[in-house]
Amino acid sequence: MAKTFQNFINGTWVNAKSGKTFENRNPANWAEVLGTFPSSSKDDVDEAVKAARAAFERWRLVPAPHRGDILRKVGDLMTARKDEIARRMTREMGKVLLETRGDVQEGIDTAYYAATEGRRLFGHTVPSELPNKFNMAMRMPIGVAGIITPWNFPMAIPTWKIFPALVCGNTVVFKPASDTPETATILVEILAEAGIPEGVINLVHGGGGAVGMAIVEHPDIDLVSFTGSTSVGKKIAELAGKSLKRVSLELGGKNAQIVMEDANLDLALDGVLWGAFGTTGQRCTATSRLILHENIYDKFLSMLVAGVKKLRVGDGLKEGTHVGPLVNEGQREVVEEYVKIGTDEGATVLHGGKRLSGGEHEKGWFHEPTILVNVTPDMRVAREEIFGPVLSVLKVSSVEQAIEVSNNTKYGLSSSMYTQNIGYAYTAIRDIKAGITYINSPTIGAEAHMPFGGVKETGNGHREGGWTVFEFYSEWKTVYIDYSGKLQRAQIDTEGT
Ligand code: UN1
Repeated sequence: MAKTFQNFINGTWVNAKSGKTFENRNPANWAEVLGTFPSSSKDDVDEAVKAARAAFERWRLVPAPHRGDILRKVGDLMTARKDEIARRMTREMGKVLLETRGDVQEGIDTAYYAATEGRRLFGHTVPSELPNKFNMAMRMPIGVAGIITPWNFPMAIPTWKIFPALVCGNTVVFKPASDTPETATILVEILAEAGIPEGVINLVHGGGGAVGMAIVEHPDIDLVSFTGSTSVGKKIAELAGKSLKRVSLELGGKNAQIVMEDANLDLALDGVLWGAFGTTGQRCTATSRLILHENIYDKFLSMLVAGVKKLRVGDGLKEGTHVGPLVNEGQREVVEEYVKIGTDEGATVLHGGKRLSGGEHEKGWFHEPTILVNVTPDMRVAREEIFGPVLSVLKVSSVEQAIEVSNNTKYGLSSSMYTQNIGYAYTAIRDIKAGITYINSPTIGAEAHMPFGGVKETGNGHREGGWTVFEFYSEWKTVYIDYSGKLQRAQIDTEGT
């Protein structure tokens, strides 16, 4: 019997009001049902928002260092359960254990960072233009945060959003992706165990249309943070714009690794294999394009094919697997569709290109790691996000052309250049239009204490991670304290005595 999971509203585990449920299956073996989860609707969101709103009036008054102390405990509990959480995450979304452990670690890092931020949340004190007057600006909590997260980093991404929201004094309504509801449930269990008061964190399972949109449109939700596709992000921004909700969007990517003629090719090879095929290519930061200088093009391609041949595709729980399945059937179909779009446009499959079936692959959403060559910058496979193990290779003859090709997409999340030439490196840092640029490392590998986000259609100008995310989850209050005992008029009483 598959285990039954519930929503978490106002400190209590409950079913969806409708009683409806959905199944969570293992992408490496779709016959295995891991659990049933509530298929919630607007009614459940309403309950969760009501609880979060009431809890906000208490939580905002808890001293921030104490809010942070609870998150330190959360980090400790996650550390103690790291391997168990990683195994359960691999079972529900497919990526290999090495990577799910990393995903949990990113959550732990975020917890400890947020815990210490509870003792900072710095404001400013600023001299007044008038005598005997004191000016300061301080951070205030905002209210109820609606948090909508994807399945590719089922622990890390929710923690990027929930922990800073809580430290800043907001309460949360959390809707995780319906492909990874179990990891989200573990996170909420841990928050409750660490002592988060009732109503401060609320979990509502279900689909984007029913639950996600009810969150975005809810009049009592003050801010929304979403990671997912650009098309859904645009819809969220439009809906939220009607009530002027604050919205943070982390959307698609079409990240390129550039390899210049002077690069350390062995290093660049390790980078592209990890960047393109780690997480089965299902990262917004995944290396989806490889831009090669013509002088090393043939040599690097043969190294690449030899490297890809060594990648073992299989169940992520099995020792020795490098590449797990796609998360679901739909995602595998998208990958197959893009291989066809590429070849129809004139690209050639140099390696892979097909789904894997038979034997250990029979009951999972497996696809071969795939390399497309003869790709030109105008092709869809050179510009559109695929979110799977497909690498499009392009050839260039200069650093300027490499950067121009790298920029030739509507996205701007991550980017990378392999070179020993300091001039090339600094030109890339200056001219690549992306939120993140790596030199001599792959497009993946963001660290929890650094700003994370992108330009162009990758986002709407906010950053997660590091110190920057606290800007999103707090509001500035400007305070003037006049102890002169008389009316002092700014801009008018200019003498200053
Ligand atoms: C994502 O793909 O949405 O840098 C997040 C990385 C990870 C985070 C990825 N630390 O690839």
